[in-house]
Amino acid sequence: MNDTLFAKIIRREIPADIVYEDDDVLAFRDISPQAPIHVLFIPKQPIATLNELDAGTAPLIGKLALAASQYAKKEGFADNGYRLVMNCNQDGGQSVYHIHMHLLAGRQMAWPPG
Ligand code: DGP
Repeated sequence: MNDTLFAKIIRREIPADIVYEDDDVLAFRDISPQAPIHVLFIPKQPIATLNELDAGTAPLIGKLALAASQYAKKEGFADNGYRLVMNCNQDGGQSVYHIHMHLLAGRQMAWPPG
């Protein structure tokens, strides 16, 4: 069973600062923000890594991106810009094995990333 911290947040078993929810997506502030705005967009369906994505679940990634871009517009920083990041496995820097999209904003992002 892929029971992670994020599954517990979805079930409201541990607290989180939730900023958006719909039938498929939950978004909440990252506990360790790397930018003035740092929100995690996760599918409610538990998928451990991007490597487990298939044709049936791939549309969830679009839903995460859509929810993130709509949040950016609603909060007024879409025109200034933001970064969406998904980390996969050890070399990608993934630490929670329930896929998630980081929305980072509120400062100039560096490229290439560290
Ligand atoms: P990643 O390294 O890509 O797997 O990102 C996982 C993120 O999850 C990391 O930036 C910190 C965040 N995080 C870990 N545990 C919790 C938690 O219990 N609550 C919240 N809000 N964020 C968490």
